[in-house]
Amino acid sequence: MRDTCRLADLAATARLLNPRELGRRLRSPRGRDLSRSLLYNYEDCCMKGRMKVNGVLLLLLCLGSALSAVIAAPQTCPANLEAKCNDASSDDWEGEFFPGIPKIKYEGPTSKNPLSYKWYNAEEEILGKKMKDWFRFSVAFWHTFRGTGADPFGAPTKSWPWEDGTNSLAMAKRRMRAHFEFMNKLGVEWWCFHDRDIAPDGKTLAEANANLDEVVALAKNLQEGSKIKPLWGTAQLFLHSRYMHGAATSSEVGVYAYAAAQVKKAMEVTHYLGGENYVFWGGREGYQTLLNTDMQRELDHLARFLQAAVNYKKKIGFNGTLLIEPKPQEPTKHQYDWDAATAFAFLQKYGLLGEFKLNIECNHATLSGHSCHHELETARINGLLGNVDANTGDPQIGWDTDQFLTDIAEATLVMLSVVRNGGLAPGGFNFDAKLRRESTDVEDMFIAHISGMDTLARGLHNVAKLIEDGSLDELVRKRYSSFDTEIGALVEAGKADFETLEKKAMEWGEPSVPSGKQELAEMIFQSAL
Ligand code: XUL
Ligand code: CO
Repeated sequence: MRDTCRLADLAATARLLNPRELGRRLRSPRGRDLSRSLLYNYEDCCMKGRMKVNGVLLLLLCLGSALSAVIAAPQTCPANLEAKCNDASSDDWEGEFFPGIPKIKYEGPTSKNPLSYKWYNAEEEILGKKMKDWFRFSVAFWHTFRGTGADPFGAPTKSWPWEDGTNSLAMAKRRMRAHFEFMNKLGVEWWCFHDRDIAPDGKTLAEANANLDEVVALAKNLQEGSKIKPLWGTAQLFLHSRYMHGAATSSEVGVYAYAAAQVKKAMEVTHYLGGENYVFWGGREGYQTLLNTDMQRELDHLARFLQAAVNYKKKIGFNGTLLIEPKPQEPTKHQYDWDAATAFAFLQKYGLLGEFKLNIECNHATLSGHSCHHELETARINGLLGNVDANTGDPQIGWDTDQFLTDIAEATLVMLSVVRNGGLAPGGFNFDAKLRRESTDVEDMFIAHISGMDTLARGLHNVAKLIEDGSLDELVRKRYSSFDTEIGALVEAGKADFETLEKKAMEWGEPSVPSGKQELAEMIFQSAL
């Protein structure tokens, strides 16, 4: 097994040494931190590959590769404050990060300019609200600025001009400045982040917090004089090995405490930056096997953790909404916040309803065997729809591919729920989506977001058409109209007992059951696209 994996490891290393990579190493005196790309590869390999590829072979490869990674890969520089890790002592950068890319403007559907909006017209009023207020679009820092293009079998492919290959504090600051130029040029006013995306980790919690403070102070300065602020912040409780058994559901109380400290700090900085929400995505809150798991204790611990977060939020005067982001699995075999209905039941059981809403991610919805529309509607009818992590999956690949949404029919369904919800504020649409591995031009970062924003704008236009036309609403209204009067109205009022209903059933005889008109509903929907 070790030999097979060593071969895989060598192959991965060889792939890193392509001419492009070599060029980059030559530019940077210490070269790129190889271990990080390997780390991501192993993680992806073990988490994602299991879904489709030959299971046993892949598992062996993953296990062995992970082992050889530990042996062969150089140590990462978690804080990069030491000289040996910190090539970039300055975050200086001459001129623009995105030279030649103008501020993106609305040019209308006939425009052929890829760097323009064809449908998203921020100030245009539609269904009683400006488009920008329906959407509240947000850039996800981790994908757009930390995504490397690495996949289970290959090295990073992106070589953004401002990256120097380190995870230093200076690099974090330069990256943050690039991020703000990106948002300003795109015309987006919200951003989302994990604590560890924006600042390097530390050898101690205190050091990590100090790193975070430095980058957050810069972000605060860059926000000054603009409308830009976080849509939400969150703590990264899944990458570090301490979280291998989970964070709030870890079997180790030391890990539980560390996670609490990380969330405390992440909530503080989100509040400081004027963030409007705070997200809990429990990537490792779940299990690999129930044989070694006390599910009841773990769920109790998670509830205590979330209650402590509610208490702390109130203590520091943070008025943002707390959001739970359901996902069924990946990286765990089973994540506790499986889907919207499971999260709802959990919140009810532990008396947390009213303190949390849900952040529905479309790709997570399809992983759980639902449509995004189903998850949005489940959240909405229970008063829990707080935010959308706007992305989509790939029906053939089947894992969390985090693609930008470009399907107009899907976007129309998403917007049907959002419009019925009266919007999402203080939530919004966060592009939890990444460029494809093969998309390596800086302008692709813009094109991907523009395309996602235009697709959702088309969805909103289509919903306006459907509402104006009214025939879909009428079809649904008519379908349930037998409950509008007499005995049906009594049922809905909770006043129809079994004796009354039996009497009616006897009197009416065999009920006539009308057509469900599914094809007509689909025809009306299609005609709006
Ligand atoms: C992972 C995912 C996360 C959360 C934030 O699938 O969606 O990026 O949105 O932790
Ligand atoms: Co997400």
